[in-house]
Amino acid sequence: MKKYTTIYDIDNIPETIQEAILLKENPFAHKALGTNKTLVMLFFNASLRTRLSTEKAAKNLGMDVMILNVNDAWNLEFEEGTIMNLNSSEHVKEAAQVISQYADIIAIRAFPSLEDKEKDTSEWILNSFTKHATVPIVNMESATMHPLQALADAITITELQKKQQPKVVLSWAPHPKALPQAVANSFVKMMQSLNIDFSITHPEGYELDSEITKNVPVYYDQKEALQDADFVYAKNWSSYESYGKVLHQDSNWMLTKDTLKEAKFMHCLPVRRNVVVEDAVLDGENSIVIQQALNRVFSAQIVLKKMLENL
Ligand code: SN0
Repeated sequence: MKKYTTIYDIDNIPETIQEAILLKENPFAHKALGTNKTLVMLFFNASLRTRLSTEKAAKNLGMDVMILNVNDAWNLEFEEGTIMNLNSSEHVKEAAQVISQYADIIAIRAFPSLEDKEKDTSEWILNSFTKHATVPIVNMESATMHPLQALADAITITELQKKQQPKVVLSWAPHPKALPQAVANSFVKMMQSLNIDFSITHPEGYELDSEITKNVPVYYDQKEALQDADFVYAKNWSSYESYGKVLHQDSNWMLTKDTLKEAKFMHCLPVRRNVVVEDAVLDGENSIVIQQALNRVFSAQIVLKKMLENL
């Protein structure tokens, strides 16, 4: 694998899921692969699971890990030809080439502004690093995608599914803040790549990018959508159409034991208790969010392994 910026960088998704499940049984089997290899992780935003699970994955493969919170470093410039006499001290052209000399793989987290749709959609931070770095890039959640999360989600569903074709529903849920569409986007793409019964439910105005959701049934009625679901993935996202806006926080969309019934409850975390989902669900036996978070290790590990094999 030469990069992992979108789930489509994986050649064969079902096969990769199985390989990840095998890694989970024997996580230290490939410790020699990463010896004397370094992963540099760059964070433009906060992280808990992504940071620790990706570091764990790299160490399971024998790699060294260096982490930079980019906000502690020089302010980076991304525009071409700018006269840098304001707040940016260093251009991504130098930064990416310099970091590439210290790293065998670079992983990046860079959320969207949620203000400038065109700029966010252009993935300017991720793509600038991909362009100027000389080593493979891993996306640890960019403006519009979170492919490591989607792979962990697919691993989790594969491990727990009881039917050949389980019913999986992505449900929008309320949140006080404007959040990115990235997790939802990558989850939708991943579900379309698997052989499952998939649909989305959200209030009007919360349509995701239609390029991503084409061919997926969308329901504005959450109750109807959740009927007989085997897995319900809750996630808030801000409006894509009215870009970055919180249109409403209707608490009727909060996931409850009543609305979920027997369905397994999924969420990428962090989750706002009693806003997105009620305590009774998270503390109940149908919540699989902790297993999902564990699988973040093996999602990152299979990706890093495929990259190391290709170095
Ligand atoms: C991020 C998101 O993309 O929705 C990261 C999820 C993996 N989530 C948040 O920013 C939640 C922040 C909050 O205050 O609840």
